[in-house]
Amino acid sequence: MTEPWWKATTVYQIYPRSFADADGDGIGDLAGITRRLDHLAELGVGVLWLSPIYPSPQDDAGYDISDYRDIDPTFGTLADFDRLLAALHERGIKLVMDLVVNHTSDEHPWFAESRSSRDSPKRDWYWWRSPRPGMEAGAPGAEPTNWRSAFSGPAWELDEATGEYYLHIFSRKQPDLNWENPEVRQAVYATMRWWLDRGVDGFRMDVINFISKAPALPDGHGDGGAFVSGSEHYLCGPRIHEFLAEMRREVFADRDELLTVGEMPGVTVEEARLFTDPARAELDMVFQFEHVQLDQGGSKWELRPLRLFDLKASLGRWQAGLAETGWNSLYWGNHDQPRAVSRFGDDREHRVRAAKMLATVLHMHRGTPYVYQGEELGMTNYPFAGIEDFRDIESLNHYAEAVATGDPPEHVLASLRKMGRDNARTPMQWDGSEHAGFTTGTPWLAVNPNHVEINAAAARADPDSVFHHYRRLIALRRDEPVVAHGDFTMLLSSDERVYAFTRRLGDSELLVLGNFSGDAVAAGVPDAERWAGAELIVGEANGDPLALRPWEGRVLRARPAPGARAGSR
Ligand code: TEU
Repeated sequence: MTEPWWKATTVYQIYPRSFADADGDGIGDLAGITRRLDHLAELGVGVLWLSPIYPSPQDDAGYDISDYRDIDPTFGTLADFDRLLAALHERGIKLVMDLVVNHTSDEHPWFAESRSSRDSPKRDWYWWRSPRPGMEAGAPGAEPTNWRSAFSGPAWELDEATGEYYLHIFSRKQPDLNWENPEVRQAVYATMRWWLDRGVDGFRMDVINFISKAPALPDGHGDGGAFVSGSEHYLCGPRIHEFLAEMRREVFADRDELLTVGEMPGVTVEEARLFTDPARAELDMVFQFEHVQLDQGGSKWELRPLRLFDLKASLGRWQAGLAETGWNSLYWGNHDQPRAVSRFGDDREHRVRAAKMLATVLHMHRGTPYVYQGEELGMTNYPFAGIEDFRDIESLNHYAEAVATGDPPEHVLASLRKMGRDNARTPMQWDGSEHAGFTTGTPWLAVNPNHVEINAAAARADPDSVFHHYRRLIALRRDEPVVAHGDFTMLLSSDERVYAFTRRLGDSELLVLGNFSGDAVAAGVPDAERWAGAELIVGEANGDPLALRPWEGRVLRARPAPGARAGSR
């Protein structure tokens, strides 16, 4: 059986607003990306995932789409898109589009038609409901359910003209599509085929495990009166597997070499196994969220320290759970998460070593790694001063709501600085010049002042940089079957500082070590004598291969046991 191509490849994510600006308006664009493709080619990635570039009022930075078959003028035109796609394919890089179909923009013609009257033929394309029985539309608490929006406040907005509410799990400008309606599903599938016919190579599917809702839309469980998540009624809902299998048949049948990855907040490993079981033909892989919630309490704004023990337990469980059936995607960050080195490593004294160690540990897991733009430079969180430095709707809404209910502004700001999505969205740092070579205009979001030191030009010139380390890891996955296909065994699960595991395929065995602390430590792995004589294939030589400097990572290859010969078993 031949293995799918995406097991040996690495994906690079571009957030187009913040990658490269060709026309000087301060916002990144497609022409800017096309000019910078050598950066991706040099890294050796096989796939580019582009965050949304479609026409959008940009209420949620493009995740609110008003036309699925065009390009937002800020980013360029369909001709620019075709040029980018051709330039990628020339370099052997595939293109995966962001598919955002749990919701549209409220400015999408489908929604305009749906809201126009209760009798509109498209009324049922969205979730419209009357006020709570016995209550008047618009009265406090009259919302049809007690669900909360992911961006603060209720998940319902009243349409004054027709007297009904529509559901929006995200912003009020992102009404949820009603996937129960077969016309909606067919419209989405037709759009997907349209992009595949144009030459794209797959989709990253935004919150795709939210599309099937319990049709009765019951109240969410939780404290009486208050708004609660309600997600138990729409997260991996009753028809989710049916919808994804249908999509596979209607869109992907008879097309090869594609990649589908579903973004799935709250998905369990058991559900993920079903979604990614090749025999079920739903998705190739999913993004799970467990490991990016270990440093949070009840909400993402309640910070708590990450314990290495929890991180190993979680990622180890996902490795084991998808070992026989299914496939993992691997990531430390994306456009919604803080910068990896600031969150999981050390972004000060040991920044370079920590960024490399995190990359080593992640890329040596079994699964397909995703690199978020700037991660390969070890880019860090931004030093936000006050609320005026933030642009993201999630942060602005949370700040307004929390401060209005009495939270001290400094306390709210402290969690925004750590968790806010704008950390990931500051412009890509290309060089040490003004605005980091991102734009000749005024950037839409400030460039991190540390670009004078942390930038792509400097990284490319330095053979020991984080960038060249990523290049080696990506090549290793492509060239070493044990990295792409080997099995995974977690070691030292209760060690508070060392992340350690082995990968094995036939006679080939690797030991991966990562020091998640600022102390020098000796990795107390079983079989220490054997590994003491191993070959170092990633990392710096430093005498004892099991002695790690602060935040150091390393990969060792076992030498064949004395007397063992290929084919002797
Ligand atoms: O994100 C889904 C999601 O649930 C979270 O990651 C979300 O961004 C938020 O941080 C929860 O606290 C996807 C997109 O990646 C995100 O950019 C969009 O805002 C969201 O869906 C809506 O389309």
